[in-house]
Amino acid sequence: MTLDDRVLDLARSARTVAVLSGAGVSAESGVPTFRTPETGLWARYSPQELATPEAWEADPEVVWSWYVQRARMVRGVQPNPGHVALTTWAQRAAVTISTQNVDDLHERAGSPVLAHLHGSLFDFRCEHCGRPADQWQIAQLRLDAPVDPDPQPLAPPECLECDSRIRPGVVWFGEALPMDAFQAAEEAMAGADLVLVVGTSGIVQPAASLPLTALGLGVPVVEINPEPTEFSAYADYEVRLPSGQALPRMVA
Ligand code: BJW
Repeated sequence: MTLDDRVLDLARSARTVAVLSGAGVSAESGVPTFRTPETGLWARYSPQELATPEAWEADPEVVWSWYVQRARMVRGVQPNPGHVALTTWAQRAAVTISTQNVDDLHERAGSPVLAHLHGSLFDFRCEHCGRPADQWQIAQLRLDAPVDPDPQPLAPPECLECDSRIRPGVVWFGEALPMDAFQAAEEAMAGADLVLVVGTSGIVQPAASLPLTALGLGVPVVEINPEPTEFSAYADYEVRLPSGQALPRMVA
């Protein structure tokens, strides 16, 4: 199915819309997804060597450098029509966005994000006491600079409170998701009259299970993704289009 009348009717009549977004919603901005064959980050880099607490312990300078470059890359791109459509949608319905994405493209399109389930590339904090990095420490990272295609390992700065390392503010494999964000997302799904699952492979738990709450309550769930996913079998409706095409049509 591409985008049929039943989905358009749901989109027009919904008063409360809960969105679960994943990397695909930012793909049309030029942010790589994780699992797309050949171009996904995990096709080119090892998640075990970069996105786990063990990797951070083993080689913090390599991990830190990789995340600084990722933050620079995101700074250099713009929200796409899918992000913008969700902002427009909020003019006629209560829209909540729970995202697995660590970018800030929903916010830069003008949408507040209810839950950053996997943290943020821009929330650097102390690994020990949790104190956020100071602004001058962030300024030294030169996040507005172009991406370095061959970055050197880079020592993370030290916390001004306790001298421990500043770490990326993302959720690595094996780490717990922020409880308040997860609960807020769960409540938003349960209280919605339409749930959109946009641009996620539905592989990574526990975020992937969030729409099941809505399904159990009889809330209609629409998947927007050009490819079938782990979640497709559960979705009430599947829209096989890129989100940058589907969402503007749903809000028109
Ligand atoms: C388009 C498009 C377009 C393309 N338009 N669409 C139960 C069973 C099995 C395993 C587990 C389980 N519970 C937990 C686990 C382990 C693990 C897990 O799920 N592993 C799986 C790989 C099997 N989960 C965890 O470790 C989580 N922690 C946890 O459970 O802790 C328990 C605990 C409790 C208490 C104490 C301690 C621990 C943490 C998961 C953290 C995930 N982190 C990452 C990296 C973040 C940092 C970084 O960016 O570097 O988050 S991994 C990566 O995957 C990232 C993403 O947010 C996440 C999801 O990816 P997403 O968004 O779905 O992207 P893709 O690439 O997979 O899919 C993109 C989709 O877009 C595709 O479908 C395309 O078709 C589509 N697309 N273009 C629309 N234009």
